[in-house]
Amino acid sequence: MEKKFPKDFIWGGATSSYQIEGAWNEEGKGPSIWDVFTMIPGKVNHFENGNIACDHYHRIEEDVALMKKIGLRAYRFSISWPRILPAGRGQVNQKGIDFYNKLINELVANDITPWVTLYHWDLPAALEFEINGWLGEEISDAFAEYADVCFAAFGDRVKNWITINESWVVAILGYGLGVFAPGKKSMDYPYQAGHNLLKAHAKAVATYRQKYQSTQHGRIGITNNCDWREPLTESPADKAAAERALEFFLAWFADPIYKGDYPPCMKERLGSRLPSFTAAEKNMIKGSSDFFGLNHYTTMYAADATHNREKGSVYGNGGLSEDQDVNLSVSPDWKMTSMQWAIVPWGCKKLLMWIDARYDHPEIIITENGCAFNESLVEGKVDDHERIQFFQGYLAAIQEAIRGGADVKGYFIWSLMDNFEWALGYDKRFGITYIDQDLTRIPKASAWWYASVIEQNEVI
Ligand code: PNW
Repeated sequence: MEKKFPKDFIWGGATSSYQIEGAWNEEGKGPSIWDVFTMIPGKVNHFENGNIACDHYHRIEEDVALMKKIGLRAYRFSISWPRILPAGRGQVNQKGIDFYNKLINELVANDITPWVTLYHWDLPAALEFEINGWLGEEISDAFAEYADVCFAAFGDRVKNWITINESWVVAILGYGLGVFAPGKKSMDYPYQAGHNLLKAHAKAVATYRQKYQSTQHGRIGITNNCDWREPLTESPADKAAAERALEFFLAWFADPIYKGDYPPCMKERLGSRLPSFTAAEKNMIKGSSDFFGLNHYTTMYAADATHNREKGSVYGNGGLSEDQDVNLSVSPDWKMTSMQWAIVPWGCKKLLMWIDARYDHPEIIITENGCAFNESLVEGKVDDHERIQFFQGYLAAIQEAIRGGADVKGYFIWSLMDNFEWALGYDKRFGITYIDQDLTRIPKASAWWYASVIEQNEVI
C-alpha cells in the first residue's frame, strides 16, 4: 500500500510563549494571567511556574539550530501579548517586538516557516483586572488592536497566522472548571467567554483581511481542539450522545465559523445561557478561517446520560457534562500516556472524517498532536519507544484519512521541547527534545525517527 504523504505536506513542531520563553518580567514585559495564577498556592503541581521555563527567550539561536538539526520545516510558536503590549492595550514594548523579530529572522534564515499563534492563553493581567478578561465586552476590540500591532510588525515575513489556540480550553478550563488561569468556576461563564473569543477572532481576521492580506499575502485561521467521541454502544441514544459531545466540543467553535451560528443542539439545551450573535456578527464570523486548525490528543467513549448523569472528571473531560447529558469512559484495553490520555489512532481518523463531512471538505492543518511519556535518560540517550509507537500510529491514521478524502495539509508535533505543562507543571514531558535540569536540550530518538519521516515523506 502506498505510504507516502503528499509532497507539499507541512511538517512542523509547536510550542507556546508561556510554556517555553521564561524571562517573565524582563525587558518591559507586563504580567500575564498565568504569571499571576501560578503565584497562587495550590493551582500548579509543585508550585511550579513559567518564570524560566525553557529559557527560550535567551536561547533563540540554540533552539533554531536544534529545529534545523532534527529536520523541522515549520515552527509554530505563540506571541506573548503582554510582551508586546504590557498593559494589554496602548503602549507598545519595542523590546518585545525586537525579540520576535530576531526569532522570525533566525527561522527564515534557516528555511523554517513560521506559524504564529496570537493567543495561547497568556492574557495580559491588566485586561483581567480592568475589563474582566474574556468575559468583558471590550476584550474583542483589545485583541484586534494587539493583532493589528503584530500584523504590522511581523506580517512581511509571517504568512501563516493563527488567532486563538483552543477556545474550548480557555472557556472550559479557565472559566468553567477553574483549573487554568484565570481560575473561574461557573456553569455560564464558559459560554460567555467562548462568545467573546469568537468575536475577538473574527475582528482580528477582519483587520488582517482589510489592512494586510492584499499586500502581505498570508493566511489566517483559528485552531480548535477536539478529542474523538465514540458511541459506547450501537444504541441510537449513545450514538446521539457521541454526536452531541462532539458538537459541544468542536462545533461550538467551528459551526459559527463554517455555518454562521452555534449548533442547534447547543441552542436548544442551553437556551438563554448561550449568548446569541447579531446578524452583523454572524456575517463577520462566517468564513473567518482560511484553514481548519485542529489540535487532537485522545478519544473517549460517550454514552447517553439522560437518566444516570455522572459528573465529569476535572481535567481533560468533556466540558460541562451536565449540559450535554453525556457520560464519558475509556476502554481498559487502551494504552495511556502519562497524561492518562488514551492512545487511539483510529479516533483521529474518525475525527478527521467527521470534520471533512460536517464542514464541507475544509483544508485541515493538525496544529498539535503528541503525547507525554516520562522517558528515562540512559547514557545521554532517551529511550522513547512508546513515543515512536504513538507517532507511527497517529501518522498512519492521518494517512488513512487522507486516502479517505480528508484534505489534511500539515502536521505539527506537540511539542518541540519538554516544557511547562500548565497546571501539571514540568512532570509531563511532551517534547521531542528532552530538557534536563541545566536546561540542556537532548533530542529524543523519535526526533530522529521523525526527521526521517520528513526526509522520506513516508511513514515507515
Ligand atoms: C493543549 N484537555 O492543551 C495546548 O495547546 C498545549 O499548550 C498543551 O501543552 C497541550 O495541549 C498538552 O496538554 C490542552 O484537558 C490542555 O482536554 C488540556 C486539554 C486539551 C488540550
